[in-house]
Amino acid sequence: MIRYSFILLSLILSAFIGSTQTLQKNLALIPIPVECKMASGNFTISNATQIFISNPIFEKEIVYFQNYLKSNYQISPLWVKKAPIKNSSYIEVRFGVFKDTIEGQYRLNINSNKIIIEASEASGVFYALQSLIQLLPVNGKVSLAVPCLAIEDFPRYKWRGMHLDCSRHFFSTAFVKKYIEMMASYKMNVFHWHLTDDQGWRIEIKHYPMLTEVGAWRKGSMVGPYADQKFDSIPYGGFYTQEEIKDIVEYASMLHVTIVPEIEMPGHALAALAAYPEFSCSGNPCEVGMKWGVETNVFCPAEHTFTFLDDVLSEVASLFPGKYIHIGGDEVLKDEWEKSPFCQQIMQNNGFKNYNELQSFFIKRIEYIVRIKGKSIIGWDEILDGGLAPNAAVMSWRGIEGGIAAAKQNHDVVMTPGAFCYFDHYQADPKTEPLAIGGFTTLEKVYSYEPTPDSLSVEEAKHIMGAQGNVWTEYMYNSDQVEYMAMPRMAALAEIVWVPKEKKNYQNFYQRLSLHRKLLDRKGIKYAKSAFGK
Ligand code: TNX
Repeated sequence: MIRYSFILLSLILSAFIGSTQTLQKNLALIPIPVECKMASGNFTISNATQIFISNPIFEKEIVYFQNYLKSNYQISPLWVKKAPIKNSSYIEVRFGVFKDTIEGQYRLNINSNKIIIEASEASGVFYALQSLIQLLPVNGKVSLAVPCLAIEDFPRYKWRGMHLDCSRHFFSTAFVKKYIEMMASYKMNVFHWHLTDDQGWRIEIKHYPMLTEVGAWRKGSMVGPYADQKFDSIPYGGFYTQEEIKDIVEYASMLHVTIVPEIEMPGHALAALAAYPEFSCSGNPCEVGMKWGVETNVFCPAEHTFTFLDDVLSEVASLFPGKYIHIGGDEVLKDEWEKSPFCQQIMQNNGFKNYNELQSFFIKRIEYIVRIKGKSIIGWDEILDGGLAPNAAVMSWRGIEGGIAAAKQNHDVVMTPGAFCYFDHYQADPKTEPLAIGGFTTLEKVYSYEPTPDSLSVEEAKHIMGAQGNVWTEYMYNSDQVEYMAMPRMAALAEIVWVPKEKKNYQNFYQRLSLHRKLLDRKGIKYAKSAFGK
């Protein structure tokens, strides 16, 4: 008898555990929440659902959610300003109290008759709503059932970034917004906007109209693999007006995404120098780049160049409300500086022993210019060479060593090492993939990335602000291809920068992603099917 009851109990228990696991497996939540407890039953969202917020600071988030439901499902829950009407189902957003709140933290409780969202900041409400959105049935209409559960959630890192190169290829404002929306749906919060490079200057600067009149246009582009050295002669270009930029900044802020604009210097500056050759050391006329790669023509570290860059950065600083301006700093060839008597004079006056010190001199001047404007610089890890400027944050891309060195010097760091975070690399067998720059970074490889290096002490590790995926677009000719290269790798990185290290599990992620795919299909996102083995 006892034995029988034991077997029965085990059967009931395993059925129960089994069903809990199935439910958990079946949730297409990315990133996976820190804690998620399933319960039985559903809540149904319909036109009869009421939304009630007890704090006006969360209104924008509710407007966003309402718009989402309306445009995707033609459902419009009623927003009630006082208390919800008795006996009807409702979604309530409350001001929540947490121990040691982390920016973005939230609690989401779904019961059969009410959904309660708690957060102490608007970003937390936004993320709770993103989780709720991911729980909605992909093809629902009229009424949307979401499973009952209790989520406690907060991010691991504060910099959950994606980059997009709009210089090598130019993308419409509509696409830039779509990209930001895609990021935000995975709770990513920094958009690194690469706006200038050798092949095109893409931001209107009122003081220097030639930057876009001349610098935004090239006579042709490279065609096919770099090794072929073939070019077309189709004029190519475009730029964002300041009005368009303001609109994008506002849009991003609604989605709790901060934009970090990048203005490249002293290298990767050919487009600017095509417009204003007087800011190079030779002063020789040049053309906007047609070829990918690295150019010898760079900004000269002269007073009039710093005045020019100061003016440019003033306009940039007033357009972008975030703390950081990215000033590039990567891949600076020193050929022109070495030839320049002016540069040799500066070297001599300052007792510099090598040209890295001259590069550091350049970045330090810019750091000061930017600091005076109330902002901070961030730069690629070459800014460590020759001595790091005070207050500069470092983006570690040539591996993780730059990030480690910067953190050890008490500087903040964003990790974006090529081997894991470069989404311009191939993601599957190059034989079956569209032409890419090279490399091989599969979805699983991205997922395996651990942003905090083991070699840092607990104190040093606090400087690791997070990680970022980079999308360089030399070989991405249109926005469909950007989506293909960015997705689903962006989703993998989003999980890495959100969930606690011990919660990472690729198999589990892959299962969720396989379900989540239906939502990508519905949204018409051109993700790489090869990531799913087909
Ligand atoms: C290196 S990453 C660059 C870019 C290229 C990229 C291609 C970095 C700071 N500089 O200019 O587009 O490689 O992968």
